[in-house]
Parts: sequence; C-alpha cells; structure tokens
Amino acid sequence: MSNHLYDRLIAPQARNDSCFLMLDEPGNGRELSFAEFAELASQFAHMLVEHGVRPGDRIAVQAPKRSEVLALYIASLQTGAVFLPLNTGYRPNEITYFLEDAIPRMIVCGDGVEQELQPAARGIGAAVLTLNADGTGSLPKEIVDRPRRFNNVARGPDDLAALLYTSGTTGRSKGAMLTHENLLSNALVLTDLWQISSNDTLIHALPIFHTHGLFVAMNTALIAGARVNFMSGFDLDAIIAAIPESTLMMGVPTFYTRLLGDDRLDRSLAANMRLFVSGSAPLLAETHQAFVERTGHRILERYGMTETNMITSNPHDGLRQAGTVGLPLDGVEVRITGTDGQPVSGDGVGMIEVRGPNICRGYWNNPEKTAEALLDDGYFVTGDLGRFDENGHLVIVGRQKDLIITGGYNVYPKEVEDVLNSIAGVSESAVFGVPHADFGEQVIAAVVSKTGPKLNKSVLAEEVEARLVRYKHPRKYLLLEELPR
Ligand code: MCA
Ligand code: AMP
Repeated sequence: MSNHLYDRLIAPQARNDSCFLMLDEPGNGRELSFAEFAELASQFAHMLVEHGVRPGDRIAVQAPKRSEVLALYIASLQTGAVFLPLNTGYRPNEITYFLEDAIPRMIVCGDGVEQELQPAARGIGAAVLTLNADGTGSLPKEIVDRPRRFNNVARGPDDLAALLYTSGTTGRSKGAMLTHENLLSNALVLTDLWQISSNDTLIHALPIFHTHGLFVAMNTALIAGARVNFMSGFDLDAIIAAIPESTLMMGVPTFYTRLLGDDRLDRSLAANMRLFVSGSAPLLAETHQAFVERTGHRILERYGMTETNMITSNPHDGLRQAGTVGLPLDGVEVRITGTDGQPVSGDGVGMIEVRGPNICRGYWNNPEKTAEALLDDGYFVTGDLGRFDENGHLVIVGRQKDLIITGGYNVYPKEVEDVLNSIAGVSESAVFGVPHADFGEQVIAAVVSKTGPKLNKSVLAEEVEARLVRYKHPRKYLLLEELPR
C-alpha cells in the first residue's frame, strides 16, 4: 500500500545491493547494503505488529547509535507508527516524563535502564525491549526468522511519522509532531540543493535522536542512495581517517573547531571531500575562514529547528557567506516581524517566522503551545531573531527565547534553574551561557542560598547529576549573596 515517506526513502532502494551503511558496530559485519537494510526494517515491522503496534502508536527509543535503531525508524513508518527517539543520556526521571506524555506502545532502551523504566512502562501498558551498544538485548532476538518482506500500512502526507521532544522556555518539553510530508519535502529539497548522489560517502558522526543526524543526514542519504560511514559517535581520529575516502560530512560547529585543532587536517587530506555542512548552532565566521584557509573548503551553513526541519541554507553553487545561514529553501517562506507582529521592511531585525511543507503539525497534547507557535496564517514563530542582508541571506542576530546551545545541544536555563531551586537551601538561581572554545557556549549557574548553612557545590552537582542529562549540567557554580539584577 502507498506509504508516503517509505515509498521515497526505501522502496527505490529495496533491491539495491550496493553498500548503504559502513558499520563499526559489533555483530553486524562491516557493511549493510540498501536491500539488506530494507529487509531488516521489514523484520522489525513484523515484530512491531506482533507486539500489537497499530497505526498512530508511538515507539519510544532510547538506545545506542546502531543500525537496528535506523531499521526501527523505518519499521515505524511501515507499520504507520510514530517514531520517538530519545537522547541516550536522559536520566530515568526525564524519560518518565516523555513516556507519560507520549504513552508509547513500545519502549526500546539499554539493559542498564530497563529496570528503572519498568514502573513507568507498566503504568502506561508499554512493552519494553532492550538494545545495548554491543548489539545484545531482547530486541535483536525478536527479529530472528521474521519474514524479510512486509506489506506496509497505508500512510498519507499528513500522517504522523515522528514525535521529537524539544524543550521550551517555559514548562516542560513539548513533542513536535512531524508528518511524512514534513520529513519528505525537506529531504527532497536538501538532497537536490546539496547535490547528494549515489557517488557520495557521508561521514555520519552525529547522534540519531535529533533532526540533524536522523532526518537531515539519513533521509537525504537514503533518497540519494549514498553510502554512509555510520560512526558510533564523534571520534577525531576516526573522522580524520575517513575523510580521504569520503565526500560529504554533516556536523555541528564543534566538529569543525575540533578538526581545525588537529594538524592532520589540510588540503590534501580533504582533497576528495565535496561538501562540509554545519548547523544546529552558530558557526563562527572565524571558524569558516580558518577552514577555508586550511582545506580550501567553504563550510556550508544551514539553519533549522526540530519543529520546522531545515529552513534556510547557503547555496551549493554560489556565495557561501560566513555569518549567514543562507536563503530560504525551495517551498519555504521566511519573514521577519516586529514586536507588533507586522513584517519588518528592508534589513530590519525581528522575529524569524517560517511557513511551508516543512513545519510540524504542532505539539503533542498541547493545543496552547501549538496556538502560540503556529499563527493563523500558517507561519511558525521560531523564537530566533534575524534580518536579511543585501543578498537576501538570513542572518541570525540573536534569540528571543532564553536558550543556551552547547555543542549543538539546547539547554533552556529555566529547566536547570527549576532543578537547582528545588534543592534544600537554595533560595534562587540564574543559569546562563558563556562563550566556550569547544562547545560554543558553556552552562554556568549562579546560586543564592537561603540564610543558614552555606551551600555545598558538590551537593548541587550531585542533585543535578541525578536529574538532568549531562550536557545540561552547569560546568561552574557561582555561590552569590544575591543575584545581580
Ligand atoms: C558532551 N558533553 C557535553 C556535550 N557533549 N557537554 C556540553 N555540551 C555538549 N554538547 C560532555 C560529556 O558528557 C563530557 O562530560 C564532556 O562534555 C566531554 O565530552 P566529549 O567526549 O568531549 O564529548 P563528545 O562525546 O565528543 O561529544 C561532543 C559532541 C556531541 C560530538 C559535540 O555533543 C555531539 O554529538 N553534539 C551534536 C548534537 C546534535 O546532534 N545536535 C543537533 C540537535 P564529562 O566528561 O564531564 O562527563 S539540533 C537539530 O537537530 C536542529 C534541528 C538542527 O538545526 O540541526
Ligand atoms: P532544536 O529545535 O533543538 O534543534 O534547536 C533549534 C535552534 O537551534 C534554532 O531555533 C536556532 O536557535 C538554533 N540553530 C540551528 N541552526 C543554527 C545555525 N546555523 N545558526 C544559529 N543557530 C542555529
């Protein structure tokens, strides 16, 4: 049956025996062809159906970066389910919130956290399967001897394909509801714009629980029939070794500053490379320039959001201008509005608002936040401030939302402050970002104690450690008598 996203991502590759994934994971061999991957996904689809997964059900996955997770993503599409990837570093209390909000039919996690997630899973009646970094766990066992073909459930453009949680300035994380068409339209435009083809080999060192690593990188590679060097994470030596054999890399700015910090990066190393793409956080103009001088390559910067997929991109051919995020993608409209909500003329600064087939349907179970973000005329309010330059390129000048981006991960100060403020002895706190050479920004907390015994920094750190994923942790605590206002 017709399945909007699957039919473009996988169906054309279903008999393609050429290499799709180059894997460094135990138990899977070195390479997986497109055809083998399609069969693996179908086996997972049979498994999902046997577990009672119905169209519209959510499949929550907090599992290591392995090809089985990609296959589960595709299997979710095939069965009409909604894929819900979760950061592998989230603490059980963070995961419990997502589970209780999304009420998935199935949860896939590592053996190490299974026991901790079981009570929440029982509460919502979800099955729990496990997948570990070494490929062991109950999930892989479940697909042995399953048929390698699956009759897909019919899905149209507006059906949900994925639910990705993204934090907000106020309140808890919200699940952005992404449809088949949101993902497909964006992947088609990017594949075309960045001229990705079956001649490409992509260095994939990003996590696959975010838009960047999962959709921008993997959907485009699938559509183009490109080969993917699927690395378990960012390993500088592995990337340096892969560059001469590769043509394409996608990364956050930290990838590029780390590469620049290594003397092995030079023109000859990068001679085979066709394109370096950066996004998720601002790429400093000096990083762009240093990269040109060292390698001869102009990093192509693009801009997007979980809720909108990619919005703008610098051109493949033409002016790739440092400090700008480029032109609106084909089919995507971008406008700048003032505080009165009216479009700003010329190069005036204002709120970046976006409309197009890439914009999510809204937030799961959250009509109020949906109404705040999605305007009646279809524009989505990004919370980013920007202006257009004389070439029509978008320049992001700041953010109206209170957000720190560290190494491409978003930290909303309010969420960290809420944890700090709940600790006995804390009167109030302020969490903010300071520039950081490796991560772009670093999280710092200023904390005021209630009158009484002085606060102990290690108590603060312990509490934060238990309740928040590592990248949200303040790297420094300033104990103050009062907050400077
Ligand atoms: C790791 N650490 C971090 C971060 N990553 N701390 C703050 N911010 C981070 N991003 C911690 C580690 O836990 C460790 O802590 C210490 O910092 C050093 O870790 P290191 O080994 O250097 O880190 P790493 O494993 O090499 O990871 C750095 C990384 C990674 C490769 C930059 O953070 C990463 O893959 N970032 C990409 C995130 C991403 O995909 N973002 C896209 C979302 P300790 O040793 O003290 O325990 S945005 C998106 O999808 C939108 C739509 C878009 O536009 O793309
Ligand atoms: P998220 O939805 O968590 O993926 O984060 C999206 C946010 O990341 C955007 O609203 C921007 O603030 C920021 N972002 C993404 N790409 C860029 C970029 N190229 N330059 C500056 N900020 C970016």
